[in-house]
Amino acid sequence: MQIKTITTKPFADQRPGTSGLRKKVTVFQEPHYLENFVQATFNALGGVEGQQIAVGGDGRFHNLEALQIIIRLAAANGIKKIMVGLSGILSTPAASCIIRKYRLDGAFILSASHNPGGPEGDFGIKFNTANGGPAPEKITEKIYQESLGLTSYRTIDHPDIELDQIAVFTLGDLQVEVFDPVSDYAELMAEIFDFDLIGGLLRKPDFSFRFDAMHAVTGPYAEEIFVKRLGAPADSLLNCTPKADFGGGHPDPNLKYAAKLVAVMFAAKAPAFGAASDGDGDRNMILGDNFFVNPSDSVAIIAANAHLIKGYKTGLKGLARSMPTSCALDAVAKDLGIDCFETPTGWKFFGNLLDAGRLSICGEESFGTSSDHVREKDGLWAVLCWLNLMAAKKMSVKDIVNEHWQKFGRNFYSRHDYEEIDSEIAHGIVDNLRRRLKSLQGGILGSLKITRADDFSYLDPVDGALTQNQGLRIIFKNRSRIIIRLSGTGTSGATLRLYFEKIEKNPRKMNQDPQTALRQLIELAEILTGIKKLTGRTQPTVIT
Ligand code: G16
Repeated sequence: MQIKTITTKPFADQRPGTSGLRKKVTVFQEPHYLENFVQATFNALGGVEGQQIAVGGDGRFHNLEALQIIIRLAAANGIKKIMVGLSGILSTPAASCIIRKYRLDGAFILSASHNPGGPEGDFGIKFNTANGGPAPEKITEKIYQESLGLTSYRTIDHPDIELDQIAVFTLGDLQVEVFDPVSDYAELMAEIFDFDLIGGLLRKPDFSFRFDAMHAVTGPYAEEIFVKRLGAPADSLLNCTPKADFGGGHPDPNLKYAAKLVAVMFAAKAPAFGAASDGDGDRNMILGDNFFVNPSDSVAIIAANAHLIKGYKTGLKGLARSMPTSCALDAVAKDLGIDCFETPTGWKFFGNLLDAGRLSICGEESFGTSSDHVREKDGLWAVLCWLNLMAAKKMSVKDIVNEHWQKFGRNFYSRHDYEEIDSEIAHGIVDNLRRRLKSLQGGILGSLKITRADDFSYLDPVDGALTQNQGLRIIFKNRSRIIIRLSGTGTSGATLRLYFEKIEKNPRKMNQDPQTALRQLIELAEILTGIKKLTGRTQPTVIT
């Protein structure tokens, strides 16, 4: 096997964002673009000779081409073994499971998550390390620095490997194992959950549920777990065939993009439970009969009821949420007498706490929830948690949520996204507010007293790493919050995210519509930022 050294020029735009490198497919199709990033990763790791890694993706357009490129670079860089998901498909939580189970050195995950696919859509790549989690900032920054100085990469000449059946190939010293990741993942779920209990609920003739895989990666996993292992009727599953363009849809499980599922769940005779997952299977949306569970509430409710789930019966070590996620989880931690950590947006920030055994369950407002069973968020895990709670408590989704609010109060919560706005305008809005933070501190806005106005920074309690500029926070005396930050996952223009939270303890006011309950904060945010005026938008692109 002859190793070729290819001369290349650095690309200036390969700094990973919130979750890896995400760009338009057309950018990844540029000659040397992906090769450069993969070689920069290998270099940043100090070389990968003799290592074992996994690779797979969410099946989106360009997945297969990218996989073959990575296999060739792996061979030329001395990797000993590469495990490739069957047909190139590997969900993000399954990748994390595989790394940990087979003690691999890491994995490349090819996905742009919930972003649209197809030739005009998005593509992405991220590297997960030996703990199973996304590479921390110190590594992603090193990859970026390597990419800036890269002048060559190593590859081999070899025809494409057949990925559609389970097999083992050798390319020189490299062993390529095409494997089925579904069974490993399903076995992990069976260790955590009581499948008899959940299966009993799913097989009840008067119970019905829908899971929408949105033509993305979770289809095969859902068929194995819900239908084959738990005995649910096959028609409980929607859109379970992975497609390169996600069937023309936007694989983002929220009220806007999972519209078909939402229509079923908000119909007159709706199923008792509905859920959806995203492109790479790490996000989840939970719905009841005519009821939406806010992701911030979802993680709090799972944590509060975790003693009812087999894998967490012995108790929780700690909880964590990203800063913009509502403080509903903090109230649960207080009740349980355990820590609740507040981290920047990005699952990578939970990694150290999980590895140090200080954290059992964590979640984000961006439809991500998981636990220490892997080092990624895990959509199907969250769905199984909810089914487990429904079966154990013999209650509907709505009643479980209401019970929680009655005990802890309701954290009214909403996120307003302004997508694809002019980058200069977006940065201008954030910079302008950042400059005024000091003068806002201690002042009055509308009728509310501001107790804190700052730019969130995080000191990792495990390794002491400091991460700054993670979002502007306006916190009021009544603990309401307005948060504004720029997304780190978009691929065109800039996306501004506004987050609103208000705590309501009066049981009679808990069933308001969140947009009504939060109206004052929404109006104050416009006064503070002038987003509508400056962007010409009359309303957010997405409200969740
Ligand atoms: C990624 C990260 C999440 C983050 C989300 C949104 O999720 O893993 O931690 O909350 O992006 O980030 P942003 O607000 O910067 O766009 P995913 O599902 O896209 O990989």
